[in-house]
Amino acid sequence: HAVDEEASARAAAARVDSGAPTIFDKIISKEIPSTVVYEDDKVLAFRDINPQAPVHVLIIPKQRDGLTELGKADHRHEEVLGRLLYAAKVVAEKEGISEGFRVVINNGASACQSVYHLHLHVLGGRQMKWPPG
Ligand code: D5M
Repeated sequence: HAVDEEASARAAAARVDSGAPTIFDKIISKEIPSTVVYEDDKVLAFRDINPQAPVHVLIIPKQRDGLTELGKADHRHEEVLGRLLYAAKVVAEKEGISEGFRVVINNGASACQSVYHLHLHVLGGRQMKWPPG
């Protein structure tokens, strides 16, 4: 429904980077359950609770270390940024969507970022459209 979509986009855009802990800390600590699809020493990948495609996985650094959003990245984050992107490829393979998938990072309020712990969205399993909304 177009009105609902607009309302939720506005609500998401209202959220800003306060640096406060996020729900993803509780997912990392397993305080909140999630469906993990890939994990290593640096990154965790789990299914999005509100999937926008048949496959919708989030990939996050286990240590946020100031990476509330991509725009806060520093040279010290270069290694983990590479690990996150490589994990997207591994997840796509594991999920059987290597032939076509999309990797998205929403950065900041105007991009509808709602959780301020850097995350990659890996989407696939359907024909994606361009441009994204
Ligand atoms: O994306 C944040 C994403 O986080 C959004 O697609 C929903 C997802 N989310 C929020 N809470 C959970 C839990 N508890 N499990 C799994 N997924 C979750 P953004 O790019 O910030 O808009």
